[in-house]
Amino acid sequence: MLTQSSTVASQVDAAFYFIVGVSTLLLVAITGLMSYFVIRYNHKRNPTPTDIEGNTWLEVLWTVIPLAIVMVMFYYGFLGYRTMRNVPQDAMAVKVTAMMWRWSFAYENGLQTDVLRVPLGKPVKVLLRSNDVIHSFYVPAFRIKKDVVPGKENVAWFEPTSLGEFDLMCAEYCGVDHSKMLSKVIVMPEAEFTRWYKSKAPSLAASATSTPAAAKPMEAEKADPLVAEGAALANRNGCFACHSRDGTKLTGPTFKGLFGREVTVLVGGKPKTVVADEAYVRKSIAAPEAEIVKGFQPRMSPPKLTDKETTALLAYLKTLK
Ligand code: HEC
Ligand SMILES: [Cu+2]
Repeated sequence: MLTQSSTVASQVDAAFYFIVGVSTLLLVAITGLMSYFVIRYNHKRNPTPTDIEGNTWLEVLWTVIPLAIVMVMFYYGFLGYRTMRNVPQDAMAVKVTAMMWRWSFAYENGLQTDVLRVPLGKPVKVLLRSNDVIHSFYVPAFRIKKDVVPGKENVAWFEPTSLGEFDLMCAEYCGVDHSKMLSKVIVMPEAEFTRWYKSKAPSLAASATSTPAAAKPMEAEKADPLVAEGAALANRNGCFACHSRDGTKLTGPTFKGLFGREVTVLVGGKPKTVVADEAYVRKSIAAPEAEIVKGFQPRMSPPKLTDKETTALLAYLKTLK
């Protein structure tokens, strides 16, 4: 049996095991009877077939019994469904944003992270929004799955019952890197959670343990607040979902050694070689579709950034040598 790590998990499992149990019994009984009839009434053993007319009692029975079984299935399913729909009044709200291809979590105090940290034994309500296409918020250990639909806010809730890290993933195919839309729910003891929550850890530090793409803050970020701001902006805007910092080619070119690199871009389909300087990078961010880096698809949509924010981003990108 899989570990059940939320209060609703046992209800979901009860419905599931009941259905699997009934299905298994029926499979065995029907296959058994069928085999018996094939042997018992084959042509050798039973040369003259009997003509059987209707049997009212049998027909009533095989209508009423399955109906009763299905109603019990419905009852178990409904119990779990009712629990899932009734969000407790005192649930802590976390805004969850799904985007191609990562998750972002925003707490009531303004904290923003890319792993979901929650206290043990407290109800948590997730307000699910999508920035682009349909995703699905799925935490198997909690038996929670809810579609995240653009233009609509969906709500789910859970109360974790065990400490630890649990997989959180997207369960709705949403494009090439759908399988990388992996994150974690980290269930912490309440006191520890409260300490973390109050410390208002900047999003970078909080995310350092999560996705491989989000690396630890580098020396330069500690020294220069502008660089640190740029790094946080890049993280918050999801740049690292498509751009690595270690030279790996993802959906987009790596940020490593971007400044000063010779880049071949296609302008209206014609190749042109440029050296990545401040003007080029600024333009690449503001209008990604104007010049497409050769060998890449025009997958980037321009982020909403102020001039100042772009300057901070550039300061950060310059440190990635
Ligand atoms: C959905 C994936 C995706 C996201 C998210 C994304 N980019 Fe891109 N980016 C690309 C792709 C693909 C290219 C190459 C094609 C092109 O030039 O448009 C690119 C190109 C670039 C370039 C030019 C790189 C070069 O080597 O010439 C820069 C700079 C850039 N992106 C910055 C950013 C920043 C900053 C962010 C976050 C605000 C960001 N990108 C978010 C996919 C993405
Ligand atoms: Cu998705």
